Amino acid sequence: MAFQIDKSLPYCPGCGHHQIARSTAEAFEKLGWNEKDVILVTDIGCVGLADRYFSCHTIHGLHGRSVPLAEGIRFGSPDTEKHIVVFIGDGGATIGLQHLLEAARLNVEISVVVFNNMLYGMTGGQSSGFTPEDYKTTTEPEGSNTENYDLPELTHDSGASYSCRITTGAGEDLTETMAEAFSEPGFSLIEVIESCYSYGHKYNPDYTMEELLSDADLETGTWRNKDKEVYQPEVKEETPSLLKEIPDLEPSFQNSLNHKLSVLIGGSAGEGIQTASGVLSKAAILSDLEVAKKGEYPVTVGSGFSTAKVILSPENINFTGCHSPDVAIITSEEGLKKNREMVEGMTQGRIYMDDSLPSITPGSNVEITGESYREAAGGKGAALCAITDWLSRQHILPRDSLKRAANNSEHTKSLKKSIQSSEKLRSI
Ligand SMILES: Cc1ncc(C[n+]2csc(CCOP(=O)(O)OP(=O)(O)O)c2C)c(N)n1
Ligand code: SF4
Ligand SMILES: [Mg+2]
Repeated sequence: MAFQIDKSLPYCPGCGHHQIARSTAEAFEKLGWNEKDVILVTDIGCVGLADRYFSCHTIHGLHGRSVPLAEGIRFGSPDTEKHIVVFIGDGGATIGLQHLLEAARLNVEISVVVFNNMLYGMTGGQSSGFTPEDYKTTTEPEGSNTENYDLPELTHDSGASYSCRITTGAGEDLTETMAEAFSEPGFSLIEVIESCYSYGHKYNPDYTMEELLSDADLETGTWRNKDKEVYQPEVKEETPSLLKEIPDLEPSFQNSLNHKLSVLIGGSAGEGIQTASGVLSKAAILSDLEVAKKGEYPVTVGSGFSTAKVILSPENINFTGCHSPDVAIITSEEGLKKNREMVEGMTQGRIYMDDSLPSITPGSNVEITGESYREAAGGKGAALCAITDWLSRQHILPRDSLKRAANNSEHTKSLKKSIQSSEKLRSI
């Protein structure tokens, strides 16, 4: 199974990140892992640019916080068939050091690969807690005058099953070491000493890997805490799952969709955009389709824009991203302002927008329908009215599936009114 989709990683020529990312992919392949069973959690920095090049599940965390993110994923999926691997830089490891030590102390079943180029690469080569004494950086051009952390020593002392240090130097088998570390039960740390070509090499051109290790007082090797128990989070059996409160949706309608379709719904916060896209999603499930839904709105939930992206498909949806929608529904100026670039970038498909909005210029193959959605259903009902209008014109789902989807909601009455209001459109 090829884990790296694209061989051309985005790093500067000569950057050590190339070799570490490639070796990780090779180690996954060597272990015979399935890409659907691997979750790669990346931290901020040049290191974090790797995730879009991997074909497994990937998630990008905040700087220094990728380890607790990975732990959360592990606690949510105690199934050890799922392999959780973190990519973090030395900068992220400095910022999130306590997170690393806690995961090591508990011995949580995750693997952490530290790309240690001894400086903050992405922001221009500043010193991190891993910069060795005398190593020159942007912020310490005459050489660092403080000692560096020894991370494998710290994680080993904290209780990790497995901690190792390796370099990208000649003669090291990164793939083999990673495969060994990844298959170790419990917490495994792989610190890879490497060089940032653009800053580390620039300021320290004559430094060899051997000199570096000696100046930093670091040894390569593997340190194990044998027989250390793997952390098992306590699950309170008597607490019922919140998912149980949600009634199952049994498909009882038919659909006419034979391909994946992505729908963008853009409007104003507080005008029922998320509710309307939820009704659409439920109606699609009731009509035997697979659905993915994502919402985006500001923290001030009552002002600004609100956008939802819904994917409908007769097949499994493995990729939930949407770069350009097939259908865009825009019901307010805030929704248009937020999504204008994406909507005007459409080269095909359909746009349904309120006829009070300023005109837009998408590709010439895009069909634009302007209707009085706000006048027919009011601001709060406009999105669901427009969704109903689109579905009725395209005959993708029956209107009754929308009505059924609106049941069991505290807003059932107004939702059904909005669905009904689409009938008024042609007479306005
Ligand atoms: C909490 C926080 N502080 C600072 C930044 C700015 N920042 C972005 S990338 C980066 C450097 C990353 O260095 P490192 O983690 O070593 O990764 P590298 O770029 O070397 O691969 C910094 C400081 C940030 N994103 N978040
Ligand atoms: S700036 Fe440094 S760490 Fe970032 S890609 Fe370039 S060489 Fe690699
Ligand atoms: Mg770094």
